[in-house]
Amino acid sequence: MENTDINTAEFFCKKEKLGDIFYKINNNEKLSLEDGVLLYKSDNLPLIGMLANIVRERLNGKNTYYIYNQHINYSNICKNLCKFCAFGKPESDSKAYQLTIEDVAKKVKDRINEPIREIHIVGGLHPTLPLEYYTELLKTIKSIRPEVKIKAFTAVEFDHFAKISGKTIIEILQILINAGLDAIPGGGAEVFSPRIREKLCSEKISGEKWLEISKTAHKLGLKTNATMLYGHIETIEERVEHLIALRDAQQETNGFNCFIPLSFHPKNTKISDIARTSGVDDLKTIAISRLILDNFPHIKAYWIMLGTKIAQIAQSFGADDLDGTVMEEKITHMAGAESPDFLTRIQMEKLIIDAGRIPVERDAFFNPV
Ligand code: V47
Repeated sequence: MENTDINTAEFFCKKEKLGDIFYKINNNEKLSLEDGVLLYKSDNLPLIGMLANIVRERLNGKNTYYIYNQHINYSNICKNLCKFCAFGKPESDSKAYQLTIEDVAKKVKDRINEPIREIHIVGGLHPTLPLEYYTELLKTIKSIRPEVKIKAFTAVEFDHFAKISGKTIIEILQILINAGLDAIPGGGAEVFSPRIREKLCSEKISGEKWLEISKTAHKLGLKTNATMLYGHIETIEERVEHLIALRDAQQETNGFNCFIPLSFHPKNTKISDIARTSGVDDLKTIAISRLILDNFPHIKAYWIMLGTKIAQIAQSFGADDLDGTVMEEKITHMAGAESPDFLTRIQMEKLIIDAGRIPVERDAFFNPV
């Protein structure tokens, strides 16, 4: 970032009574809960973006990362049925499905000629599938595509696997690593606030448990991601508390790779009367995430949820990753997302170049390829 940009940010921060926040950002100091709330309450969106861009360029320069990936949702049958989720279904529902290992193998073989580097796998909490299903799933994919990295299951699923098998979380993680697990996506975090979890997902593991499982995975050498589902009934304070809890966890283990703010999509959920998030809220949330999570290497603008246009602007508001080409996404599309199912590499690179950034195709661990 140019010195003149930093001077401009300093000038306007002082004018807007955000001078202390500018000082902390410029001196690599951590922002407080009050700072996060103050930023959310500010109407000066370009200034917040400018501040986030200072941190973004300090950590990642002008690079924007993306990956050639494949999503597989093995089943939508779920015993939790969170109020914000349109994907999970009870076993009796006409839209409930569960892929066999052969179905998953076919999905992988169908795209064998594409240069896929990561397969992202998540599903509902299936009441009857045994642990062996999940180990077979990983082993089968690895036998077909040994070079592909598997980013699979969330802390919520690991807790479920431990309960159904009578094993500890460490045992579950070790068994799955031996079967082919390479990394863990960031889902299931929602908002850590017990008030929100009680209201929206009372069956789900607590925020504390989610953090504990992520830290256990880090100690076993796995890199994981983290998310925050925003834009439903949470307060600004609850969002910032969530971010600070993640920053504290990262301070302990340094195992988080990427943070992904997930904008709530209401359609077909039990809280469908809530409006979609605004572009301003999406950009502010990306930017404030970048500013609070100064110890997270990457912030992802997930174009599937944000739409390609906001994802493009987000690259100037703190985001340095756009996820991937995707192809088949169910969780957001069942909740009304209007984004396409996939982007080609050329489309992805155009989104990045047109935003004045440098496209860097990456592997699952953010190494350029
Ligand atoms: O865990 C559920 C959320 C998550 C809705 O780690 C919803 O790279 C919006 O975690 N509206 C799954 N969000 C997606 C996810 C993810 C996506 C992309 C990349 C990565 C990564 C992780 O989606 C769920 C839940 O928190 N979710 N329902 C909804 N109606």
